[in-house]
Amino acid sequence: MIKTVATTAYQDQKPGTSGLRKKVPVFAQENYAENFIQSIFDSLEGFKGKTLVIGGDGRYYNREVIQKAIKMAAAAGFGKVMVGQGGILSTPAASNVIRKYQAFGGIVLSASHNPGGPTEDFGIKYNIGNGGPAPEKITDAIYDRSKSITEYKISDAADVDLDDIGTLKIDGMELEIIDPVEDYAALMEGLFDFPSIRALLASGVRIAIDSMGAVTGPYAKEIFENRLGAPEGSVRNFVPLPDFGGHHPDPNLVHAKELYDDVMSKDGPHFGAASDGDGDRNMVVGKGMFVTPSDSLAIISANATVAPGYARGIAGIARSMPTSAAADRVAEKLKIGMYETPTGWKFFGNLLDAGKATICGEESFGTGSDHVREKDGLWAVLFWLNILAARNESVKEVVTKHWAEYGRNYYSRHDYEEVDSDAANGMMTALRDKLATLPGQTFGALKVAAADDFAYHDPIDGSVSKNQGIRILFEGGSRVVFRLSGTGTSGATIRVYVERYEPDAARHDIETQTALADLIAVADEISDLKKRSGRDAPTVIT
Ligand code: VG1
Ligand code: CO
Repeated sequence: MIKTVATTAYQDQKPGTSGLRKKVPVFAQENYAENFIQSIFDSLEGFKGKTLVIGGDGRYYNREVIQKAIKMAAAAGFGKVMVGQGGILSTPAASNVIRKYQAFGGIVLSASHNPGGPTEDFGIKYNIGNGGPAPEKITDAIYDRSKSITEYKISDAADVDLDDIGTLKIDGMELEIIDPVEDYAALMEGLFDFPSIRALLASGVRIAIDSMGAVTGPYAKEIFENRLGAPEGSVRNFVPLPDFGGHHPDPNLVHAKELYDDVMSKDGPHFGAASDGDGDRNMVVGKGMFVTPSDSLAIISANATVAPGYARGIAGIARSMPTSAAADRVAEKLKIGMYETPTGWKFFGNLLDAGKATICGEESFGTGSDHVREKDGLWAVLFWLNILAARNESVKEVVTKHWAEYGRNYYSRHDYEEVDSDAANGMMTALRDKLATLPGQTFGALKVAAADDFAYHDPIDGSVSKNQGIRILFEGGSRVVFRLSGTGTSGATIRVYVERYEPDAARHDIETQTALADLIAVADEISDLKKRSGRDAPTVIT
């Protein structure tokens, strides 16, 4: 039976860069999740009788919210819900299921790389029928609705057993519990040259894949160990845990340091990779070589045709504005389109749907393509293995040859986490006020060529997104970018992105922070970041 429940609106349900993210105790408030889910449904039209996909990264509170979402979908009039067994679907796998079964949309429960547990983070994101994150038009409508919602509808059916694959009925709606891995593994097998990768692994190239106690464990086990023949134990931390084993499931040099050290050690594996909480991010390391995500985008694009799924070539590349311009040089050489979007995967959807871009990437360890409408961690790892197998070279050889051909974009991001919000906003306002006077000014050897607050004009639907990050561009192609994170759940996180282009191959082996030292100093001088934030060093450097 369908019940209508009176509720009081919350005023803080504004989706950020990637859905609504809050601490679990916030989500556990009376009707908090229900209000947001109903606000999603109230912002959509035409879904009666259609299919909704639901899945999450297995973090704490995942199962509880999935039960609510299933019962609310039944009450809202969906014809069918597809949910991953155990409530599990990685973000790219959910995107694939939405597309493959032509669902109306999907609800992905995740706070991605943020920690999980009773006092940690949870999140809800809505994806549209193309499998990608809802565009701003929809997330704005959801937020508006959430501020005035007065009731929601829910079936009073009993909780379902999420672990039992099969089909059942809930208040007239069909519920199918599916194997979360099968469709995704089949998709990957269709895109990449599995026989060559299998031969590479059989030849003695040892890999270590770290799922960080999060959602990619079952996917990685099936793909790397079962289908590609990597020895058992190649996939680490493969059981998705509600608190990710107490780890921070963020694949970078800080949180995946153990893997990094292992690959760098003399007898360690030749190739290492890690994924984040919901499986859309990736980190790739080879012996003696950490691959920056910006370089990874460029190198995958430059070598794309080695993979059967991309053998016909790529139509274009898109990157988020703070991502380095390494991929731009590849696009130029291939004579294909290059697009610069704001941070967040939702901005790639239109370009992918229109066939303008085939491969997309963000500096934040995210790469993907038109095979789904989300970034895809394991896809990137498989792409790298496919490249290594086709070229019969190590990661280090592939990267250094790429730099020699295209030049190197030294790149680093400095994050200042949990800064006082007023201080962070004050810094951004002061920077905006300065923009007009910066061009022409010199800081040591650096002369400002241009400075602006990035605005994106979507070439497909004409929508405009303003205030997407402050860019200070120097003559010669170096730049610093400032923006505030839209995924954090306490205080503000200031991100400073620093980039320098170095065409000369004789200068390609400088330590990154050293190569960028003058720009880092100028970033602080222009923004007064240290003084305003009260911090003398970043929390995380990637
Ligand atoms: C961060 C990254 C951004 C990414 C987003 C979601 O956003 O910078 O590139 O798309 O996280 O990634 P922000 O607003 O905190 O800078 V995930 O893997 O957390 O869904
Ligand atoms: Co993620």
